[in-house]
Amino acid sequence: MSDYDSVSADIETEEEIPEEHPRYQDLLTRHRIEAGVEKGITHLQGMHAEGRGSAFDYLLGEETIPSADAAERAAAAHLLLADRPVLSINGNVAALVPGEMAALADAVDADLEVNLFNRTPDRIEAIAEHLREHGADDVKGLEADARIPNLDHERSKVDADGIYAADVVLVPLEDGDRAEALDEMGKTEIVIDLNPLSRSPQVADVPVVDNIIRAVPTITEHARELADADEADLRAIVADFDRERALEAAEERIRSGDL
Ligand code: PTJ
Repeated sequence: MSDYDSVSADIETEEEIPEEHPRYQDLLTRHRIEAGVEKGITHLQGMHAEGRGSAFDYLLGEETIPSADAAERAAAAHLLLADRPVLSINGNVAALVPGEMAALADAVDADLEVNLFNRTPDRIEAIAEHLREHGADDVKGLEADARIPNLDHERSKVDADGIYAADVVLVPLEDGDRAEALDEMGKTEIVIDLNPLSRSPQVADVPVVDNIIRAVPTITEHARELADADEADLRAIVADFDRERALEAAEERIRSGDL
């Protein structure tokens, strides 16, 4: 057993995780999900979701592959072109990248909206508060005064002036039928999911197959770099992006990656 194998599950802060550990990113995300569960923002099932993601990330080599970077650039262009962009937040997203989501919302002038599969008033409030502590100005999802048609679970509850009215929605970390229902509403969807075979990336206009802890800062970086770009240039980036090719490239890397 190497020294690295002995990183304890009892660590209290993420600073205790050695950055040079070969599985640093995995230990960090695991720790953030655990802390999220303890804080009442992440559902216990979030740890299972994280485990699924972590297996795919291992096979991807825990890096942003070129097709994911192209997707992240297309995502930034879509968000900058949007009239009403909304970034959807669940318990895993809130635990993993709260400040990074607030920074992206700021860079592209988007709203943040809490939308949960395991919805309770306490979790909604706790997540909204957690996002505010990490720099978010305004958090939607508390009104829940509209419904996504053709969806019969808690994820259908949205704000009328948030996801319901949005033209572009960022949907991270959920393998589900909400992406299909939002697609049927005619929205442009950007999905972040490490599993290219999940239902959500399969229906997304822009499937980003990357770990959310790398994907969100990279989208923000692209958005800042493109902030002064002409509309024609942004539209060209969107038109050049090939969703099928991005999904195939990710699956190819996962199936044949050199570990
Ligand atoms: O907070 P709630 O109540 O809304 O519940 C959220 C969870 C995540 C529990 C719920 O949405 C769920 O069960 O999700 P799934 O069906 O497990 O889907 C999560 C997807 O995200 C899977 O396809 C994972 O591969 C992927 N995933 C997990 N962690 C990451 C990830 N993708 C990118 N980055 C990650 N860190």
